[in-house]
Amino acid sequence: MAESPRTTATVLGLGAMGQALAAALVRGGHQTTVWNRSPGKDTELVAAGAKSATTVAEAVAAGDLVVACLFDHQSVHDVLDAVADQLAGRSLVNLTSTEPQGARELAVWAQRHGIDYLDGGIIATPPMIGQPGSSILYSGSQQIFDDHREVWELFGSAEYFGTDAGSASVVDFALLAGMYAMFAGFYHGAAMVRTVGISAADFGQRSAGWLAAMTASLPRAGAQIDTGDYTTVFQSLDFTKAAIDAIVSASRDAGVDLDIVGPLKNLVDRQVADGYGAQSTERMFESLNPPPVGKPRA
Ligand code: FVH
Repeated sequence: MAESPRTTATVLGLGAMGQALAAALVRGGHQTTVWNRSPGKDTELVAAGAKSATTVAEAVAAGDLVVACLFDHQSVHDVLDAVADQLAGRSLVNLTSTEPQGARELAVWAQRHGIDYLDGGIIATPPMIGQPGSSILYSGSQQIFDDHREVWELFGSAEYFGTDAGSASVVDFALLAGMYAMFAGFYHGAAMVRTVGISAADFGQRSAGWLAAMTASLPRAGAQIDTGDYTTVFQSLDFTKAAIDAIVSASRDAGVDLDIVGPLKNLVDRQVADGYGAQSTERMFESLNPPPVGKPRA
């Protein structure tokens, strides 16, 4: 049986993530050229079979698929602006964490230079790349996404969110918002239990199982939010208000600042004050003044 054609790939940026992506490409049998601003980060990759380029131009010339994994939006321009003409006709996938507007700006920039552009948001840490649980969200050029599915699968599960280059980034940052808010809640709890002599490590053990069990209800909660009907009650806002008021009071007694739980109280109080206390707690979503489906609020 004939072997499927291999992509010639270039990876620009060999931080922890860029190295993991390049290593996955090499393992997958793709001819891979790497470049990094500072020297010395390519040693293991070269030993594994990658080629090292000394300039961005040399690296871009070597790959049909150019993967950028740099620090931020500005660093992508710092690296790519000088080789824009050379990138024309090539496929560029930017896996640098970039805000939605940054991704859209790069897509316009790429189009101006005749470059096909796909943006991606990585939902994984470097050691997870190529392992179960690694997920990468893509949006922008459907052509690039379809043409290189075999490459994306080397990195993790791949999902495409449409031609708006900013869409994947919106989903990426939404997932990160949930993660950071959950960790902040954990930090708050760790500060509370410290006052009764429980270490943060001990509290981490207890919280891991508890929070994992609670997250199982998220699909059900999301489905209720989508209906906009909160009359089927899983836990009433009145009940949640009593719980959060008690948490606020216990936190004050413990001498823990209210920066984390104070805003939660505001969200629930607003719904109760509007007369929705008997409805389901998922109604707190409405306190965020959510924008209409399919577009940001003007
Ligand atoms: N590491 C992670 O867990 C997260 C997971 C989710 C996605 N992020 C994003 O991935 C991008 C790269 O992350 P990283 O972990 O590789 O980051 P660093 O190890 O800090 O490497 C940064 C590379 O960027 C190069 N660089 C920075 N500024 C410039 C510039 N102006 N011109 C050229 N290159 C630049 C830097 O080069 P050097 O310092 O070694 O010379 C590194 O190669 C990132 O967007 C995460 O948010 C990772």
